[in-house]
Amino acid sequence: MQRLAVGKQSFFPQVKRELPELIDKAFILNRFHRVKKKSDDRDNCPTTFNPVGIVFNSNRDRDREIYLMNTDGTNQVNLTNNPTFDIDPWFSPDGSKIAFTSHPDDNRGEIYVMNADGSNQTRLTNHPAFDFQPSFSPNGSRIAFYSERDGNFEIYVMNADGTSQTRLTSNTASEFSPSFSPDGNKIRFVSDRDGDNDIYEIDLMLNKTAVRTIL
Ligand SMILES: [Ca+2]
Ligand SMILES: [Ca+2]
Ligand SMILES: [Ca+2]
Repeated sequence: MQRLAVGKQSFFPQVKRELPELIDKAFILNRFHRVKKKSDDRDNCPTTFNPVGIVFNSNRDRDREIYLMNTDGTNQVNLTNNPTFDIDPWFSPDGSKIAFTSHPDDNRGEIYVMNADGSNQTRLTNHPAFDFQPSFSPNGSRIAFYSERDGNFEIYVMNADGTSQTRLTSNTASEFSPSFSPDGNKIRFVSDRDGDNDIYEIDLMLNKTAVRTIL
């Protein structure tokens, strides 16, 4: 395992996944968009910023739903509007689709994808274990996520249609929060394999070797 030097990195796993306490109470929304909101609502995870808009989840309608709003904070629309827990929205690079995590029937987390207007919600995973936090590759052809299906949290990747679900890590520690590099050749994620959370990366071009990075 090679340790990388500290330095400017071109990509990181999503800030929302590293600093959840900071994004609670719509931190990012208020910081960048000054959206007025009721203080008892919990708007979280404004993830991928896309010309189409910003997606986030909120419990303002009682259970968690995926919302889309314009980049100026206007026109906030509930895209999921169902009684289950919907979180982790992530735009496809072209803005046409949104991947997210929902909790149907078994309440164990499944990866879904829908059109950016909320139509055609399609389940991509179907396993009683937890599946979380989808993120598209830069060309939109693949989705990384993490799952507990093999006994503990590991990083997986699949085609954007849900086929070829492949485990990338094999470690008794928890691996989570994957995201692709801009060139699509690496996936960075968080692992507590050293006893605390650090950022690691998998080079998809070099035998999927995990490399530790330091922020
Ligand atoms: Ca819901
Ligand atoms: Ca599942
Ligand atoms: Ca693991």
